[in-house]
Amino acid sequence: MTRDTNLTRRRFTALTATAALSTALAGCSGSGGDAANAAEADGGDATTAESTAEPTTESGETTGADSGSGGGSAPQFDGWFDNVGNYDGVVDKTGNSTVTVTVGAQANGGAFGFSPAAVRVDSGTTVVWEWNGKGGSHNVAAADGSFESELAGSSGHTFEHTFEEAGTYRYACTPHETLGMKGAVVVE
Ligand SMILES: [Cu+2]
Repeated sequence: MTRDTNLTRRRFTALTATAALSTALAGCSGSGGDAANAAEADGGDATTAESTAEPTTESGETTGADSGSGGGSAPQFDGWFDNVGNYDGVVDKTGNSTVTVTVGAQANGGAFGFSPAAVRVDSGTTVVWEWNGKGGSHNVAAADGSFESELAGSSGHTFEHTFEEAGTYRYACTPHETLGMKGAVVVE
């Protein structure tokens, strides 16, 4: 009885691990046959295979999302936009001293978006966030704490920040961050 139970558990665990691994690899690329075979053929390397498979899957998603902008200079958002429904690459707004981003754009299951979600600007550019009055109260809060607006809900409300230093600045609306209300400013 005990032996049977243990055996069943072991087989179940093994099957689950194999299934999970296969799923991860399948989602990674269409030509992952070699990697899958290698991992399954040698059970002793299962741990190694998993630890390499997971990062590969994540970086694959990031690369796919950013591949539209091309080249090696695409900014790394480290998954920041993974759950942002209206992220559509980095919109080039260089050459403008002032750039406007709408707060409360239709996205992420309601009026929970910044639009454009990601913009590229020159250093010294002032970004003006303009509320459209939809989706309740929003704010603009930098992930690194370098800027943060008040919570506001009325149409026409604005908040601005001037970006003096090159870098990638991620921000979110605190109440709706988990819904995907996030953005970024890439400063050149
Ligand atoms: Cu919000």
